[in-house]
Amino acid sequence: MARLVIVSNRVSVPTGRRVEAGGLTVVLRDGLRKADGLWFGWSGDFAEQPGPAKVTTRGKMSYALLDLNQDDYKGFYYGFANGSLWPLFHYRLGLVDWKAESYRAYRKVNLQFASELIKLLKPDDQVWVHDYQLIPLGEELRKLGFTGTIGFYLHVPFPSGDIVEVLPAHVELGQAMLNYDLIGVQTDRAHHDMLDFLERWIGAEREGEDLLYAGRRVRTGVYRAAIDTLGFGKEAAVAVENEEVRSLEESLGGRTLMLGVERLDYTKGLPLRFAAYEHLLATHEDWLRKVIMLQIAPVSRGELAQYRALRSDLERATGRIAGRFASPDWNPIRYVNQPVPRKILSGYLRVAQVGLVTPLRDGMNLVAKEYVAAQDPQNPGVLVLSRFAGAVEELGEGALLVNPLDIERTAEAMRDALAMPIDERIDRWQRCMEPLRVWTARTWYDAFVHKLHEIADANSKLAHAA
Ligand code: GDG
Repeated sequence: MARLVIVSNRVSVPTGRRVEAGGLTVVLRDGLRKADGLWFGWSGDFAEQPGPAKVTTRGKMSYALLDLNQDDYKGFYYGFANGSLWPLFHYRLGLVDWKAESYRAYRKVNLQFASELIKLLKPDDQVWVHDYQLIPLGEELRKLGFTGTIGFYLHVPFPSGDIVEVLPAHVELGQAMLNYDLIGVQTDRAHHDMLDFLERWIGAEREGEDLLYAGRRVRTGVYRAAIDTLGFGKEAAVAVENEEVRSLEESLGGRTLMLGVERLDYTKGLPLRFAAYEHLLATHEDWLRKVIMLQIAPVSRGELAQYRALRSDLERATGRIAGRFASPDWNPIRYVNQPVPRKILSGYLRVAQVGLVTPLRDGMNLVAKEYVAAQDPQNPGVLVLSRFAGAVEELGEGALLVNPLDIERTAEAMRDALAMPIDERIDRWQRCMEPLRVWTARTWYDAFVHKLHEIADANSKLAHAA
């Protein structure tokens, strides 16, 4: 069997016996173990003049970690990937910061990744590249002579061509994408917009879901990021017995908990969510003293000014809401910037009677799925979900959908969720669970890797026939 090589910006190498992060990382690692695979990416360390990747072997799989030059990294990661591509792909044109030198750093780091990776590749390896930080990696590998199968998966949304073309480098990036054999995205919508962009702006020819360009056939498809639904549910059921989860529950004093969990990121719609909650408290006095909103928001990308500004905005909003509504024995809002261990988080999600997932735009949003999976089937909570999260394509039937910009209606959805009778809660929860039982992190992985194998087989038959 061909070896699978995964490439991502960050690589989480398991340390000792510590059980850590779940989600896609675990699925990727399990898959790599079975495929005697290699995971390649940045080590997290800087070097003035980075050398070759350091390879460590854990059981049947290996990790190859590369140091980067700190200035290059700044331009690559903060400058271009998160200063230009992240806001652009999340439809935030006003936040796109274009600097040619950052784009050059992005290309340089991608070339460095490719130059070091190619030294470790065997001709029949199948390579799976992850996310917007590494769009040009496939093209760089091709330029260095790699002819094996390469897939690319985009975790974030792909906006319409009208938006992508704002980026001065959109043609180069579009052409770079067409060096992959397979491109996977999160949603039907992203798929439609990406095909349209590559056809109309870059000039690829469409053949069903395939694109033909410069003698290459690029397969494309929707591979929705997912979770270990049943595993997460079981973990949550156990976690409610955990001391920290009990402590949260006791601290509520019988009040209803609404919970939000996300990296502190402007795409997640937190200021508007806080405003909707404030509106709820201002317009529904009957809920005063009966509800508590807990927002867990670990700090992320704090080096970027927009993220620091968001943090101050939320600190102000938290203070304002508390100042406006709190009484000596009740604070309506709790705001936590520290990450919570995964096991405890699953218990928190189960205890919360309302899950708030209201991003302005999100590729998928795994928290929405985790919230559903964590619920007690006999007494499930209600998911309030933004119609701009990719997860809406699966959870739209059961969740209460909101446009996060519409503060008044979001507040009404919160109220409806808080007051929803048990029969409707069970019905909605079941509708949410249905797709999540079928399509899990495992099926996501298997579907993408299976397609890579299929393409590799087809390509090798073509090569033999030629
Ligand atoms: C990108 C795309 C797409 C969050 N806080 C804590 C914590 N988390 C975990 C959640 C969840 C994960 O982090 C976040 O995943 P999301 O999907 O919600 O969002 P992004 O980080 O923006 O991820 C997104 C995803 O890639 C996958 O393709 O869905 O659209 O933006 O698993 O539970 N985990 C722990 N403590 C925290 O405080 N342990």
